[in-house]
Amino acid sequence: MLYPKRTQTRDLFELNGIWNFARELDESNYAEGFTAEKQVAVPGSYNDLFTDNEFRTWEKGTWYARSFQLPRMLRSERIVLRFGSVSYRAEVYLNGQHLGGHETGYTPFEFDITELAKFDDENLLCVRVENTLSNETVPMGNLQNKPEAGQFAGQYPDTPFDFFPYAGIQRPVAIYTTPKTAWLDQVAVETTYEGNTGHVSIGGRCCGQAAKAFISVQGTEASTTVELHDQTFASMLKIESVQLWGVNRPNLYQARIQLIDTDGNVLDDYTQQFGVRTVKVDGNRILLNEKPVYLQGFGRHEDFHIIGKGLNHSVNIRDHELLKWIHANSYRTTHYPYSEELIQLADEQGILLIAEAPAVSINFDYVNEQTLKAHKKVLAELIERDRNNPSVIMWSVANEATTDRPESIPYFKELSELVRSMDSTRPVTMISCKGADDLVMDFFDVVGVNTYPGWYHLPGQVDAAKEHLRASLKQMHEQFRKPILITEFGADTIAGMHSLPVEQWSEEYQTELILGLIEVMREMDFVVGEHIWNFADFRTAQGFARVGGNKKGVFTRERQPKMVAHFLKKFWSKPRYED
Ligand code: GCB
Repeated sequence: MLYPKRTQTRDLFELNGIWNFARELDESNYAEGFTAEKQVAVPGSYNDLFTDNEFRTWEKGTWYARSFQLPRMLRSERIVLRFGSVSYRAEVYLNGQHLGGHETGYTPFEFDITELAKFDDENLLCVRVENTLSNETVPMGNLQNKPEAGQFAGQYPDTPFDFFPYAGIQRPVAIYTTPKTAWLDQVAVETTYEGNTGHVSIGGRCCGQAAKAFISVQGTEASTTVELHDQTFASMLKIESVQLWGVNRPNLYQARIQLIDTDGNVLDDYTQQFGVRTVKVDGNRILLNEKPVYLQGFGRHEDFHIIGKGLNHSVNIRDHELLKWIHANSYRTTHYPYSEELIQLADEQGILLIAEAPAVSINFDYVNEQTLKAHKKVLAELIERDRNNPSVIMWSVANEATTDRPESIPYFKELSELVRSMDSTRPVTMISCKGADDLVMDFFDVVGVNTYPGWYHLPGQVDAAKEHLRASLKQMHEQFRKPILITEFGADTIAGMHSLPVEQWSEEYQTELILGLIEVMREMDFVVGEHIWNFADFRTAQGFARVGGNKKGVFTRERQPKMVAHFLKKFWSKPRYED
């Protein structure tokens, strides 16, 4: 699915703003309109908008509605309604008619509404949104308070992960048009280079009656015209004196794709951004453009006051600003696909991303065929969505599944095969908390390790935590013989709390622990990066382990630095390997 754009042949407008909102409290036909209980903002989560706890933790059906008009000059066009994401499950109705649904939040979906859209009257758009998680959803939820990780047991709402299960129409809603005769539907760009020459493969799929595709890379000599076969095309272009995409040098190119008919008339016109770069794992190194890169950065969340997980451009800009300030070069989109707009910002700013499927805490006590089906579906949607983004250097198929269970072996084999069949240009990882007992690392290129010495065990004992980390990293490397990326470590810290001698929860303790553990990681030649948990404090479900949210942020939820941030800024200013 393409990112919606206004071009020579396409129009675009958004349906963001204030919508009507109601909880589904009875059997009435909400799809034909309903009395609003509240008004809500789109994009945004609904949970933190109101003062009433009933709304905050409501996970059953809710209804969103708004009306819109279409200008009559669009009558001749194909009209598409697109949602950036709705968590967790959406059923969409236009003028009382069911258009279809989508599950697994966090990825976009769209409907062709050409036949149903009215031009002489208001259109009524109603969306049923539901956030009830189960053992068959990805992520799981409502496991009767029996998540595997003890610290999350008994949480409210009942999730086997700590971040708050925000819900709603969390990303933009748009209407875009394409010509009816022919339109581009999918584009895949893959790049390599040899010396100064970039090799760019651009393939795609279209619908309708185009005969050929004319493809050119703006600002270069590269262009070609290719015939369509079964409505697909494949092309290979060369960019001379290519400017590679990299950290701090995020050179981007625009591929213009024009579908043409047999007489050479342009039917559809679309521009796809891409960067020329390679990424691979070689021995104990991740190579970006053939040079080793050490990942320094964070796990994160899309999370902010009031708006929850809703797209917020200002917060996104601020977060990337802070990443640059602290000299981080990367982050993992923990624990779900982030907004398309944020991934594009990373492309433009040269930030490396590990893109993660929303599969956090998959527990094999509860997995069934449906869980695997949902997991495969969302992984495929993630790859389809982000495959052209140069900032995405690795796929993460899951975070902290019970991968010490034999049932996890065929499950993760299938997932890794799926990813590799869709994309052979990026390494694949899985993030584990099972140490050397993990059974599925054979299927992955990089071992992702979440480890909390000095916090969940060995509290207050930095030296012992370092010793533990040293021993466990050596053991894991012995076992897996693959590069290890430390994907989570850290300590909850109350901003403004100080203590000498150092004590848990204080800014001194966070600083000493994080810097101490990094020292150990850097003793090991097979460690390819350090991602601290977390970039910023974030809202969680309620439970005894969280006081006002998860406080492991290096920045507060307001995006101000804790003490450790200043030390990291100094330490990270010198990259481990020369850029
Ligand atoms: C983890 C999870 C992360 C939690 C973190 C914590 O291992 O991957 O989602 O927030 O621990 O702080 O407990």
